[in-house]
Amino acid sequence: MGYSVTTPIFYVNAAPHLGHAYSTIVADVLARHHRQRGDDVFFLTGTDEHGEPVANVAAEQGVTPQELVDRNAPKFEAMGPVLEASNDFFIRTSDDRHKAAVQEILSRVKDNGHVYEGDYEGWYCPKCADFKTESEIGENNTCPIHGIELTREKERNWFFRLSAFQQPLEQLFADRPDWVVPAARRNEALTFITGGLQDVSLSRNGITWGVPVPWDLEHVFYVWWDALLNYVSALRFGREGEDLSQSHWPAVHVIGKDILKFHTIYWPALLMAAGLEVPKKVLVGGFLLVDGAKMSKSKGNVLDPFAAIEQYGADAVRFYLLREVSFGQDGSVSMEGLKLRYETELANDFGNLASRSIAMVRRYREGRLPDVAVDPRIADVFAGLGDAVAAQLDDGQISPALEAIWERVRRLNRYVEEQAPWALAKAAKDPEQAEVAGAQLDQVLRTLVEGVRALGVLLHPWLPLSTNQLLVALGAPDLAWEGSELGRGTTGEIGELPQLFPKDRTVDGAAA
Ligand code: ME8
Repeated sequence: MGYSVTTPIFYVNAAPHLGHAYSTIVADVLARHHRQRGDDVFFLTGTDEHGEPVANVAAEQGVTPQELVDRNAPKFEAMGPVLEASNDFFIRTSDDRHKAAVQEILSRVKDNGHVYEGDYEGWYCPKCADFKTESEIGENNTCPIHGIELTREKERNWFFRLSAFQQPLEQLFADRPDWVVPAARRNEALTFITGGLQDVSLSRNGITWGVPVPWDLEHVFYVWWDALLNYVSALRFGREGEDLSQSHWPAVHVIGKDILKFHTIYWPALLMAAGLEVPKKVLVGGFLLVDGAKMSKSKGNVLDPFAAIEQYGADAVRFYLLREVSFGQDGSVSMEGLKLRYETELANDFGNLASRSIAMVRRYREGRLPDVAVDPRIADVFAGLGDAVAAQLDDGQISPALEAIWERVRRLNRYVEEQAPWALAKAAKDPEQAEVAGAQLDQVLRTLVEGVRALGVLLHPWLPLSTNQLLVALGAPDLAWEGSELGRGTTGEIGELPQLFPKDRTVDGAAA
């Protein structure tokens, strides 16, 4: 089955920070999980290269917009591999193939009667590239997101008849109550719609950095339409020799809460106007905060993903962000917080459980995992977990899914303490107890190794590198989601496991 997931495409007027990385990691968890389920996944990310924000920064720096985007886009493209993001394509909206698709689709929207010429007058935030409605204007005509003064814009534009889609959008929200997640964001979008939709600019006049309007070459398309259309244009050329437009649309979009209106109102309306299906789901994340304020380039409080990963590794940063910040809410992040989760949850709870389990098989059974049944009490603890996690991820319940898995990490740690395999090993040396204690030890070891293996499968979307290492050591590298059930793994020889989350990384300044 085709499955598509996207991140926002990033403005290239700044360097990537952990706030950008967050959406990419969430989308990557979904992409990896769906590959484990056997779906034919297309995971898309990229850069939003047109529009005034980029043109303004280029002008400030004394370079052409093209020079600026060519210099900055690679920094965003490089973030993917560093995060272990498994995106299948990286789109740049300055790509001629994207521009051709934008022109074709928006011409179709015009042919379908949804476009007209008119005069725009109103307030505009150049940083959001957004024409603000009355309800979106902060005190003294400022942008509530950027805090800067809005500019008064007056121009002859081409308009998109958004108002005509008020009823169809209300219908969409009524028919599919969970198409925007979490519910608070859905309600926010719905309130905006029921408050009354006004038509919006389709083009900008007097700006040259953008996709030309084919029927009026004095204009370029308003950057948000150009940007949103990346999600469908990339399907035409993102996989060599194939057109994924049929098999991989609609997609699941992962976005931040500041771009809710564009993705849950403008975008479905435009798709309807073009005769295309609306997105499958929009998953809306909150903001990453540093000392209580939004992490952003303009505030100068950004955490650098490259530095954090160099010290702790990609798995740790992925895990930390998704565990620390409940998806859908704002959450504070810091290097101290990363260190703490690394030590407590990754090194102690998970890493230690894996290495202890394997070490005991090596110590007590010469590295051969006994071929006995797993302890039914622990099999029960894992029963149905794979399906439950899959359903949670499908519903956009990203944080509860990880918590459900982590509950089992904690349960297995308790199991080790309860069963005390070291005491069983000692008892097995006593001829009188050897048979019973030996059999019990076999079961405990097999249960632990099976549990750890199943956790490796389940945690793979969050911790791709360490789970691969673990599963290879266990001689069970298969990532298929069915493997999340206990008892699926092989027995016999198991290998050595290097420390998954070495403690020396937490020393300040230590490199990976
Ligand atoms: O908005 N915490 O691009 P962008 C969480 N080009 N998310 C954050 C964040 C933070 N501190 N800072 C930024 C754009 N983001 C458009 C998108 S899509 C067709 C066009 C998120 O580079 C932000 O919420 O300004 C947004 O979802 C994404 O980074 C890209 O922001």
